[in-house]
Amino acid sequence: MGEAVAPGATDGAIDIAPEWRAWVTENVLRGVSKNEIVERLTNEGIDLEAAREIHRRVTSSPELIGAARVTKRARRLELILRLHREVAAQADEPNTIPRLADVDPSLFYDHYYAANRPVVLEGYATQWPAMRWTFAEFAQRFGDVEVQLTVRRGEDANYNLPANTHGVTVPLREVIERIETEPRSNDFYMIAHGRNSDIPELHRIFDDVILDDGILDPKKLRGSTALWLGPAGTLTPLHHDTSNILFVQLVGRKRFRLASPFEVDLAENAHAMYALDEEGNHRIRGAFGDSVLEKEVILEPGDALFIPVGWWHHVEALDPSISIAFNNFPPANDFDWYRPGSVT
Ligand SMILES: O=C(O)CCC(=O)C(=O)O
Repeated sequence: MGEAVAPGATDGAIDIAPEWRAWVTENVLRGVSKNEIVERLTNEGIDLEAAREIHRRVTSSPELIGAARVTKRARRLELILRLHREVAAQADEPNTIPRLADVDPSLFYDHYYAANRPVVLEGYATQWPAMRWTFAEFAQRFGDVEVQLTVRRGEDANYNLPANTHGVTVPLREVIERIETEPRSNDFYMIAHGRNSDIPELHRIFDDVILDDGILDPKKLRGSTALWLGPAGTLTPLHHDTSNILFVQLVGRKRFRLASPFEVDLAENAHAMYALDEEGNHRIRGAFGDSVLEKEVILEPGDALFIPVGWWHHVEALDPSISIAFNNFPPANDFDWYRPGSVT
């Protein structure tokens, strides 16, 4: 905050640094009382009468009257968020995600998809031929395929931001060999941005999945998937997506930590779809902050996690891992407008 200057009366004018005028305006809009504002200004060395006059001028300015109308609406929306957060915290086990086996699609759509609630579909993929995948088999079948790999992630505090994803093109065999020599690392990872599942030579992986269960729509498969392959220890920082996702874990385990879109503080410093900390860096560990209601789940091979659109999630691989994320649900699933990190 800049220096407040209130030299008092020279032909009735009061001088105040623009930062302090903005501070007064912001605090009036936040509902801070006149007394508190005036006290803070006088603590900054501004004369009492000048402080009262500054407050009077700010509160009677037409700009503030217009801004107050917009703020009133924002405050009402905040109350709705608070209501949702307080009610959600009253659940029996607010930090867990329900696990359902053999889920009926209409129950899934009514109680989870349309309700924007996460759920684990336990054993969802256990009948898939993909459950037999191993890294060795992948190397044998697809070793020559050139894939996009993110590398040197350790060199960059914001390694996952779209502009920084450090992509290189390598044969898949090299990725698998590196996992053998470095089984725990966050330095290299095949992630969704690489669009590897769209590579025609990799399409045969979809011969090993079964999608005619009423949850996903096999006709919409093309362009609706992301292949994630990497060692143990990969960390996908806290972010949200702009579509609903069914995240299917095939090899190894992953730990997911999720928070609802109603946890609006996470959007405070968001950039693109990532929730950044106050220094503008990825929130990697201990990421969420004490006030945020967080849910945690470990996905075993064969499990699927429904990640509702807008939910913040942070993902850590506990083992070398292969997963496929699907967003080919039957209903329209494009919420590209949902970008709280882009609100100016
Ligand atoms: O598995 C990961 O590392 C991240 C997955 C993810 O964030 C997603 O599918 O949206």
